[in-house]
Amino acid sequence: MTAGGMARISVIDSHTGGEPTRVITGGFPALSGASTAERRADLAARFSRLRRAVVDEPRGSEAMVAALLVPPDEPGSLTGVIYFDRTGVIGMCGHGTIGLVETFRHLGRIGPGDYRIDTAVGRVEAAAAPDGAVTVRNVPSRRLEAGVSIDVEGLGGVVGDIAYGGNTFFLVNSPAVDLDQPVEVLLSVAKRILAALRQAGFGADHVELYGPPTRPGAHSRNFVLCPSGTYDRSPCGTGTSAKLACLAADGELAPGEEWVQESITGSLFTARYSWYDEEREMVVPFISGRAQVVAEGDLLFPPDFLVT
Ligand code: PYC
Repeated sequence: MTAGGMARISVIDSHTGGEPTRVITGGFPALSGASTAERRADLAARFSRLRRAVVDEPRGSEAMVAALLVPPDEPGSLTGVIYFDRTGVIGMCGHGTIGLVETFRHLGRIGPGDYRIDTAVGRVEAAAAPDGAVTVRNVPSRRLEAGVSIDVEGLGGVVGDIAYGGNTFFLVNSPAVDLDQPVEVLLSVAKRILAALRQAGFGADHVELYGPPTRPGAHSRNFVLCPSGTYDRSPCGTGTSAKLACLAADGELAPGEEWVQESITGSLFTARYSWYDEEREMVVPFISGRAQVVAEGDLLFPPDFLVT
């Protein structure tokens, strides 16, 4: 508690390719459950006001993703982590895992090396390189449905693939949508696509529009609508994983071949995959990027925010 009777939650903020991550290092109420998945369910059920207050204005921003540290599921893991944004808990978060590793490095808790991290949707691994790059070995990813056609208000027929990369994405090639339009227009288009998808009974929680890159060396540029209602400033680690799964299923990218994904802001992730189960077209994605710590401090809340 502060002298003024406010409760404190300690955080370290970073950004990965422009997308913010807020690692919660202390002060958050204890969650019940014996695993990261169970604790995530408790967080989702009991703390909606506090979750939103941690990430959204006035203490954060619409793009902020929080990484709440919880005990690991397995001995030997660096930590457990639950990701959430201003609207709810999310499964895995690629940019967030890169930010988390950079935050641990900033705190002096790790050096270069390989680390296991338990997320609510499974264990991931992170390799922290001496030069500051972080490579995340994501959860097994795969295309769930190819060539899904939906009718979108103001756009007509839109065709895309549904794929899982730790979160579930509807990936649309951008000839249907010009990626050079202002982000406000892309947001409106992506939201209409998501609404049409839900209306048609499909379960994706993110929309990923992709098209030709603008940066030398990149293979593709994307615009990713997140469940928070804003867009990912980074190339989206789980979205890039979903993209790799589609490329692998279509035979357009070989295992180990490099894929450079550009975001709508111009930031880059370098990616590759190995097969997890070739017959079922499941891949293990590897996503590399860099994060920078930008702030550390305490957020202050009226004490009743911490009570459910
Ligand atoms: O990098 O996986 C990601 C991500 C998900 C939501 C925002 N970023």
